[in-house]
Amino acid sequence: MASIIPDTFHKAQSAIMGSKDDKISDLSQDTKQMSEKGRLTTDYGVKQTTADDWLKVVSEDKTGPMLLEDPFARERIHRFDHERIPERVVHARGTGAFGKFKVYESAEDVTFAPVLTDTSRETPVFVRFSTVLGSRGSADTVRDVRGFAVKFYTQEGNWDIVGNDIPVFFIQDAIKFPDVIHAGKPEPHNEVPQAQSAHNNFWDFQFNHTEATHMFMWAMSDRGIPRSYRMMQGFGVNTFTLLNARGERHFVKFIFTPELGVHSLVWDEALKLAGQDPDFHRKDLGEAIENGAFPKWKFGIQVIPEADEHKFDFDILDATKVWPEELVPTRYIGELELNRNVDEFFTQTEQVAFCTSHVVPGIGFSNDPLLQGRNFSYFDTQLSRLGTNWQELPINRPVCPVINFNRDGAMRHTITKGTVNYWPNRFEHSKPATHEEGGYVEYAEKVAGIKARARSAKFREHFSQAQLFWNSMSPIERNHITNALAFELDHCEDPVVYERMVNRLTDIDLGLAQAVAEMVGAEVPTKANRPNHGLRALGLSQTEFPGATPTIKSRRIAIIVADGYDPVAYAAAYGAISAGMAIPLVIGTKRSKITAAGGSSSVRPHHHLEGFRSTMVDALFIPGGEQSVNTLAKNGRAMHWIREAFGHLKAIGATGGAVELVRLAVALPQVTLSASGDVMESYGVVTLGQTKPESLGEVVQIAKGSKNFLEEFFFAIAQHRNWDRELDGLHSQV
Ligand code: HDE
Repeated sequence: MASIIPDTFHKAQSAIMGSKDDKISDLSQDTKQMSEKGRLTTDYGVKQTTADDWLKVVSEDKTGPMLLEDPFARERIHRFDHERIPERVVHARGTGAFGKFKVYESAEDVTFAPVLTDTSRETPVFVRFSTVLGSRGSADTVRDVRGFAVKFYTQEGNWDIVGNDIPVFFIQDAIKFPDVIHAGKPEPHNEVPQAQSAHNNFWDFQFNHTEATHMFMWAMSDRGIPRSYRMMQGFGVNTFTLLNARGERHFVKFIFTPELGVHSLVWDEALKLAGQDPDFHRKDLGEAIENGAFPKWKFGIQVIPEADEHKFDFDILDATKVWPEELVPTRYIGELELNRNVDEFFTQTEQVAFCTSHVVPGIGFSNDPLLQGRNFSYFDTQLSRLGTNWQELPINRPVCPVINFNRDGAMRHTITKGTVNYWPNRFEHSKPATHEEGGYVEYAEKVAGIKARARSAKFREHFSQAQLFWNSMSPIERNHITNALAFELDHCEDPVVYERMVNRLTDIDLGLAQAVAEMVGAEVPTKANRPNHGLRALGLSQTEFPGATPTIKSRRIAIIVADGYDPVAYAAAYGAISAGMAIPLVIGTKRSKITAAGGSSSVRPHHHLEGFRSTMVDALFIPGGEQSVNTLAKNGRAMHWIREAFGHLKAIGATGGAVELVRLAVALPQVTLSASGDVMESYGVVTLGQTKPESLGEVVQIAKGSKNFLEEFFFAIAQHRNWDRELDGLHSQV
């Protein structure tokens, strides 16, 4: 077949290509730097002598009435009064960062889009992560689906993948979106609960709307409580299409898989963090980028040739279904990296506007009924959130030229020179592009049918992949799903809701339904609504994405000290943690100076034990030092730190006298601790005891030694959590 995309297309594109950080230099035109040289002015540029006193009539020593004539004061109050814009109707809570995208293996067999074929290109991106249900000020670590929205500023225009960390959705047809969101958001009579799916209405809807079954299983899995935005996958969810130069069309799904592996919090930790550090994920992303530990994802595509559309026992346009890896393997072709924090939250993260309808030549839509509705919604919602001309906002404008006759409207700020604003015109200004010049190519799809409110028969099957998901989980993951369902249904007061939901679970797995029923006080079912087909699929369990090389990079490691701590163990650990690009956080009994044993050195801790919590770190290290250990042993909060970290399955390292401290805190005979100078690892607790009073020389081996304490400890941290503790039920005994 002859190419529909002539070579000149690519030439035309490279001619307009700029430098790789185009978006950042584009934004700099609108960026102001505050400095001590600048003087306070009004919005109209007049310098002001005070920001403190309204103009008044004052008599002697008394303060008199304020004058409405004061334009400076009025401007300040008026500007303040209008600072808020509506928050996003969903995904209101989020955070974003800049980065770059690079394709390392051309996908030219399936698309002519240079962003996916040109391996010499770096495309600037902005990514926003979010939760779905909570308001803008809600907590980061709640159980919810996470948004993963990517704006590629390509040379052919903006391309947005507005994805989630879960590959399927609750509904098949966009018309149901208001219902599923109303059911999940706070209830209408009292606006309770905030950012939670654990309530009557959410579960009432899940029961009544059976196509949600697959998705709620994902939301109840550990994917619903990620450890970090940097440790979750991103999925475009909807089925898009790719068009190649030969004019052939393929169906496609887009996937991002994190370099660091897919990892989650444990539920108790997520709950506590919601109160202890509601900005946990926001800070985590900013901190990693700040420290140069740039998060990275492999970018993959799953591709189905048009001719194979109907070869599957599910409809490939149904967003409640995954394309199992065994049938459609993911082909990883590129890399996404985030490497720059925003300069200002509102003008960048809050004002960024994503639209599924924003695609570039070579990428198109399918008849996925969810996607088609989304293509309307995103464009529309930006009007009530940002107003018309939102595309002109610095964060939203493309890096390539925008040339058209869209004009005027509130807050228009582009000034276009020229005497005509219509096409056709006598000057041929803003002439439509040919395909050779890079004009968007619409795929000539043959469509015939009757108008009807209907879906294909395969859309009516709602349980098979929910079973597939459940069957593909590891025992730990199943345990977590069971507990999550038990938690959620415990928050549903209406017996109709939890009784019926337990019944629904028998459509997935009888054992699951029985375990949940027992916990929530529902009638325990004795038979399944349908048999479990027993099939499993790859890539559903998050344990299958452990991360390429175990690493401590970007993990927060607390070093707990009191006066009299062992300075050599401390320094060795601190140095090695920093060298590994992890974050050492010194936690003291106080934040003022803490002096090491011998008095030769001291440290000012980053936080004190009351001010910070174990939930905010990935691992603990406690150096010995007799006085320090004795102080910590008498400090309930210190003991709680160790117990809680153990309960949350985190790696714990201790040397010298601190081994005894861990023994006291954990108090479980199953956990074997080192009693001598040998390094021991047991249930992710790594210890190096000592037979004789601590000698500095001996502990220096921590840094240099052969069976290296730090190596063992870091390996335990890199495993993310010690699941053996949970399998053996130890975590709940501390
Ligand atoms: Fe969205 N969604 N959505 N959604 N969505 C919005 O657009 C909508 C869906 C997703 O960081 C809104 O700009 C409909 C699936 C993300 O700014 C709104 C339907 C997926 C974000 C909207 C869906 C998503 C949004 C609200 C069903 C995963 C945050 C604010 C047909 C693939 C983007 C906004 C950001 C935001 C509508 C379903 C992901 C109202 C109608 C499926 C990540 O337009």
